[in-house]
Amino acid sequence: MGYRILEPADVPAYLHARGHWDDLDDIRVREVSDGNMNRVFLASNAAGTRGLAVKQALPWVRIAGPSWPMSPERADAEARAYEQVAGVAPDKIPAIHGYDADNYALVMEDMSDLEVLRTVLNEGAPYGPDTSRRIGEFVAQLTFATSDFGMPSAERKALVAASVSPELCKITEDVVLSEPYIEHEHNHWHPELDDLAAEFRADTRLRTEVADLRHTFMTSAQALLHGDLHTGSVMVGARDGAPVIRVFDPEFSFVGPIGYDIGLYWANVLVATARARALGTVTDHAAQLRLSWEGFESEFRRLWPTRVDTFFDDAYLDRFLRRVWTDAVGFAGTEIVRRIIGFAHLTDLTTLPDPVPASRATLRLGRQLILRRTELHHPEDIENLDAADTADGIRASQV
Ligand code: SR1
Ligand code: MG
Repeated sequence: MGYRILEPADVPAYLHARGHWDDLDDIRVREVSDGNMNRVFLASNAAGTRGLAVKQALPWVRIAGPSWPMSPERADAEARAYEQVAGVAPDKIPAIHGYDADNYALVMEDMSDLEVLRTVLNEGAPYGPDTSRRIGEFVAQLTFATSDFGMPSAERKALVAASVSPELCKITEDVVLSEPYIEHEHNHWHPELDDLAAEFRADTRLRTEVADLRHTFMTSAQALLHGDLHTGSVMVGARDGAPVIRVFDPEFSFVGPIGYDIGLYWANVLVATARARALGTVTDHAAQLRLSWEGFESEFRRLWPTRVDTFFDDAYLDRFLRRVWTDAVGFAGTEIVRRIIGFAHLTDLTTLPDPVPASRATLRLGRQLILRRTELHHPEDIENLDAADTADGIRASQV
């Protein structure tokens, strides 16, 4: 069977034919596509007691349309990543009911009772006590298991080969790790950021540090990553009175530097903090970077005694984790910068009544994270930098 792009009206018969839904008369479908890349449909019965999600990769970038072609094979990477996570952190991803490789479609858990973390934060609600720690744990569980610590060497080589994802990696290498620092048609920004955008393009020291991070992204095959771990890739909520978290959308998954996943999350935390400051709705924002790192580090250290290769000793673990930390700080900086003067901006900032002061302060912070990543050793160091950049930003906007 060939690849067929599904429309909402096709979904009932599709689910029925693939054995996911018996009663064709009791199925309604709505499209809830929200991300940049794919289409998502939600199917439910009339009583609202049953639901399934269908996610299909299009042969282009959804928000750009056919003018930006993109192989739908990215859905294979997503299905592979879910398979890996299901083995180590099944409670932190949606249940996958089936993958249809012919149509690049995943049938998965209906998460419409949960909310996207970015939406929760944009509405002024707190993260809650567990969210960031569990995201850190998620990264540790996935990356330990798929690193040379968690997997025998030959099996790892096979995973590295199977997870090569040139097109999606190229998107990141371009939109995150180079375009914002050169002239590029994808870049755009608020006119009151013209001076900073020009400064960033002219800053040769910044460019060299971004080149270093870009090369790390291209060559450091430490573990299987989620690959796009922003706050729009996390659903949160409660079921039966217990907190629930689901990390989803791992289509950018590949074997890369662990700090990329952590850094992406941190960037989004820092941008959410900037929004909350601008609106006077700061709640538990300041703790999140530390909580996610603690969740990651403590889980990675907990798993360490189970490593398959004990030539890697405890002193090496300390060194390895320091490297992950430093990479994470730098990648956080690059994600901040691209979300403000590159491609695919964040609603955290774009929906502010005046996005300029928060954007300026956050851009400056992003630059510092890139340039000074080897001097920043603890979450407090980043908090202090953030506070200093915010104060500078406020002073500058008052001049
Ligand atoms: C062309 S895609 C732009 C962005 O959307 C995805 O969510 C990734 O973050 C990518 O960089
Ligand atoms: Mg996504």
